[in-house]
Amino acid sequence: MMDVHTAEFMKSSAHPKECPAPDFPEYAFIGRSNVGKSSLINMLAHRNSLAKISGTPGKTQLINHFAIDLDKETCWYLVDLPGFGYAKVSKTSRTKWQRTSEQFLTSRANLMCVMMLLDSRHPPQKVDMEFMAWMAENNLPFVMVFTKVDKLNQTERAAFLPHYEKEMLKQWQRMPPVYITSAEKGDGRDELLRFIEQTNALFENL
Ligand SMILES: Nc1nc2c(ncn2[C@@H]2O[C@H](COP(=O)(O)OP(=O)(O)OP(=O)(O)O)[C@@H](O)[C@H]2O)c(=O)[nH]1
Ligand SMILES: [Mg+2]
Repeated sequence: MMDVHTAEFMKSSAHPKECPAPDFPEYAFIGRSNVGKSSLINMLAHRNSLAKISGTPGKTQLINHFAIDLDKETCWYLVDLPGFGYAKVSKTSRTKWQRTSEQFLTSRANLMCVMMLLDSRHPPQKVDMEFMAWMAENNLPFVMVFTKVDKLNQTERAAFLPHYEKEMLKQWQRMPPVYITSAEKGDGRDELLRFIEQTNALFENL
């Protein structure tokens, strides 16, 4: 199976126009502040501090590109996007972040899939449901990535997905693909890398 050989920070961009050229397949990580976007990127890349992690939500305010295996033909990008829906930043700046992310997601020809991160400890949140509906309206392919499963006990671990599915199926005909992860323990890494490997193979044909 594919693994990550090199991982490096490429660029922070305040606007989609400033982003690296769309030369390689890329995967954007989106979700509420503190859901674990930066941690998951580090976990996939097997690097401790590639993407900045903080106990303070709202840390990632720019579009951050990371290049995996830049020296190889099989190069791909991970993109860390600003988190949305964090109550302690002003409403104006919150909508500005969301607009930046939305402009980014709808303007990248090389965007293969959005990784929609959801905290496995929390019941379905309105802002997440709305964001997934927005992606569907805009024909953006996405997968659901549940985070922090190491924080669940056995009972909670068995219950969270059926519970989420029940909520989703009120609005959706079927569930998008689901990945269950722990950045702490490495759960879901192989599955996500396999998905990325398979999806990268489609890039040439875009
Ligand atoms: N136990 C556990 N903690 C996690 C996991 N993933 C992230 N965390 C913690 O959750 C907090 C937020 O993680 P980040 O990766 O910074 O979250 P983020 O989504 O990038 O946050 P913003 O950049 O503010 O949008 C940090 O304290 C992490 O250590 C996980 O899988 N397990
Ligand atoms: Mg972050």
